[in-house]
Amino acid sequence: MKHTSFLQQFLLLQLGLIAATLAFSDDQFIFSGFNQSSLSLDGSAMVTDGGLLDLSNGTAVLSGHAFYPTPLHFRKSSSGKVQSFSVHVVFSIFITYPDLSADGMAFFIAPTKNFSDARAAKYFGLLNEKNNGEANKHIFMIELDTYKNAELQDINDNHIGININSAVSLKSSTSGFYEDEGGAFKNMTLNGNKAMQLWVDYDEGDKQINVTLAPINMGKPSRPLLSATYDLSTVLSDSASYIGFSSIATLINTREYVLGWSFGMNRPAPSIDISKLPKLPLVGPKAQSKLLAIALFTLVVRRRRKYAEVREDWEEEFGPHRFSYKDLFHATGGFKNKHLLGEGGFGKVYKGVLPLSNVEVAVKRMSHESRQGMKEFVTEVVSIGRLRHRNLVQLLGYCRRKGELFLVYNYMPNGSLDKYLHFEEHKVILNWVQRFRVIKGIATGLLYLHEKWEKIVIHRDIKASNVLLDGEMNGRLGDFGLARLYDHGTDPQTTHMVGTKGYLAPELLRTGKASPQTDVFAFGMFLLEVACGQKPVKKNAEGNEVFLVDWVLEHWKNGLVTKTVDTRLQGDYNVDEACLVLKLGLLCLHPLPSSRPRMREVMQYLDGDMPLPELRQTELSLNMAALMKNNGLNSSSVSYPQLTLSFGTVSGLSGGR
Ligand SMILES: Nc1ncnc2c1ncn2[C@@H]1O[C@H](COP(=O)(O)OP(=O)(O)O)[C@@H](O)[C@H]1O
Ligand SMILES: *[C@@H]1O[C@H](CO)[C@@H](O)[C@H](O)[C@H]1NC(C)=O
Ligand SMILES: *[C@@H]1O[C@H](CO)[C@@H](O)[C@H](O)[C@H]1NC(C)=O
Ligand SMILES: *[C@@H]1O[C@H](CO)[C@@H](O)[C@H](O)[C@H]1NC(C)=O
Ligand SMILES: *[C@@H]1O[C@H](CO)[C@@H](O)[C@H](O)[C@H]1NC(C)=O
Ligand SMILES: *[C@@H]1O[C@H](CO)[C@@H](O)[C@H](O)[C@H]1NC(C)=O
Ligand SMILES: *[C@@H]1O[C@H](CO)[C@@H](O)[C@H](O)[C@H]1NC(C)=O
Ligand SMILES: CC(=O)N[C@H]1CO[C@H](CO)[C@@H](O)[C@@H]1O
Ligand SMILES: [Mg+2]
Repeated sequence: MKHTSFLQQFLLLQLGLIAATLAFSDDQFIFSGFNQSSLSLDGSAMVTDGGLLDLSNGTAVLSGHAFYPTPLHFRKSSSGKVQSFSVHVVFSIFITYPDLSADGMAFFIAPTKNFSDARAAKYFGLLNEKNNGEANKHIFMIELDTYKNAELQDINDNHIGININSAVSLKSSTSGFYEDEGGAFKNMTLNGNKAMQLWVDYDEGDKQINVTLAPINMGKPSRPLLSATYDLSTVLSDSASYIGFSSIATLINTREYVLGWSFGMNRPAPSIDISKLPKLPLVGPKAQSKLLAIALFTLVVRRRRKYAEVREDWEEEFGPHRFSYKDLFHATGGFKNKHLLGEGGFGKVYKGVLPLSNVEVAVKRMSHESRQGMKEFVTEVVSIGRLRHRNLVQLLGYCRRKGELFLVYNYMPNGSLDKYLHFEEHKVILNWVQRFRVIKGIATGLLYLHEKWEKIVIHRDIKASNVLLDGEMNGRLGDFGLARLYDHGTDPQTTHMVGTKGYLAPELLRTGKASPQTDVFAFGMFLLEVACGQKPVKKNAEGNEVFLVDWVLEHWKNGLVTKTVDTRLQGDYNVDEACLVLKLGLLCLHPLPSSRPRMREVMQYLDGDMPLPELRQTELSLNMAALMKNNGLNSSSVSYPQLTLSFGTVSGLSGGR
């Protein structure tokens, strides 16, 4: 009997708890933990067993949304003004490898629950590069941003922003709060696995938006972190709006939790009782050693199996960037030929669809015999995974097996540019407008690699087959830094080339040292290739090698440069743009590296912001001669036999004229 009453008491207690946890009415609600909540969830969002709203999941590049299930009437009538409201949120962000890109999360008000057209990365899973900034989105958002995205004018990698219809903030500030006493500003680190509080208040009368942040153990500071005057009646849709949270989950171990959430319309948000909130999961040394034990266990069990992989101690820190061989195996239907996208100097590329996330990927399978240089390479690969740009193919991660390395990239539905330029059976010909757009895109991507990131990244293998086309036919550079694997010189006898024949600058052949200027040289060759629709080196009827650059130079000298433009365009192109591209190509192919433009200048020429300098043929030829003399450059000094062809390209520039 005693037993029963205990049980009854326990049940009563539980019921009471639930009642305290959830309280709803039309114009206010409070969640202290999300057990039994009826939030609408999509993508990576879920409620954990412990009652936390987990927005990120951390397994794939997916965004997740959580909405209050019913839309709220921010206007009393459809023509009325947006009323005052107030929001209180307790959240926590934990990104194990902040360096490896993670953009944080957002609180938002929007007219829809359907964000299927949004981009997971960068636009907080709410917008995409096309509709970003469009007034008809009717989105009000507070971003909690842990990544500095220069394109979005982010101030740093730890800030809060007020955003209207855009991923670019109207106003933003470093995360922190102003002390009530003395008013000093105290920094707070968003990515710290610490629960913290956020308040968003809007006043109908003075149209003021206040955003306030504070650590968990504090009351609301009286001075807001951010304050903006903006009439939300001009932003929110006339009908009811949904409110909720969104996040960007990356492959990297990211956690974005909401512990509690309350809302009030025309009244303060009910205050959240911190003591009732669910607990954050354990992280740090203890959890990591547990994870390590699990990892070791799985490693031992798996080793002998079909899906055996190679893992070494130094890789531990890249854990989240690693794919399991099993997943890649299943994604590509067992690396069947049916899934083969193409084959290049580095190996075969397969199309795949990742299990769980359904993300389409391209998996590059490369063989590597030596372990030497692998550590540097993987480190570099992971660091390159941080690079994000609309003109780069995003690298998602890697996997290693005995003698094999796998690199996982975003899949580009329209394939590589070479197919459109050189394959007869490929019926689709790119028109001039598309070509010029791709050229500008690739120039932008390369400029980003050279100058816009914290380190100079040298691509080393620019060519048409490394220019991929996304669903909107934007040009994106792929395979950046890959040649580095062989550059780190595992095996001098290697038959792999550093770079590709026809695109190699003379000084690269001489010294073997890649630089931004050797990339510019290859970019010059790419320009000619796109404008002429021809490969850099071809065999003529007699079986002799013919160099595109010689041919273009010849026509240019005779004032007939437009004769070299791809005949398949049937004369349908912009003559000024075509001449600009061809001349700029020759300028980039200048034998002296110091005479080639930098990508910054290339961009200005392409944008028409700067006139192209006059190209003097004597200068080209004379300098080439000087270069040959000064450096004792001759074909026997070229270390790779395959490269002599490319050397031929260059000597052809000055030869016999
Ligand atoms: N991310 C990708 N999406 C779609 N296709 C790709 C992707 N990466 C590579 N490919 C295809 O696979 C082919 C082989 O690529 P790769 O091994 O890099 O050799 P190469 O660049 O020398 O052609 C490419 O020509 C391209 O058509
Ligand atoms: C991520 O989501 C998938 C599918 O919803 C689920 O199976 C998996 O357990 C989740 N992972 C974590 C770490 O929560
Ligand atoms: C979401 O919107 C897209 C168009 O952006 C549409 O194709 C799709 O059917 C919508 N999904 C739902 C569930 O309404
Ligand atoms: C607060 O952040 C700013 C900007 O990131 C930094 O310059 C300053 O040193 C930080 N202060 C503290 C106390 O961490
Ligand atoms: C915003 O903050 C200012 C300054 O503390 C305060 O005067 C104002 O009432 C606040 N407005 C709202 C809507 O909270
Ligand atoms: C949520 O439910 C789980 C069991 O399903 C329980 O362990 C946890 O304590 C609950 N959390 C809260 C905040 O009630
Ligand atoms: C060519 O290069 C080799 C090796 O560097 C050198 O021994 C030889 O003298 C060079 N020949 C000429 C003609 O410069
Ligand atoms: C020219 C071409 O192939 N365009 C395609 C690019 O990819 C999109 C989306 O997959 C297709 O709709 C286009 O037809
Ligand atoms: Mg490639």
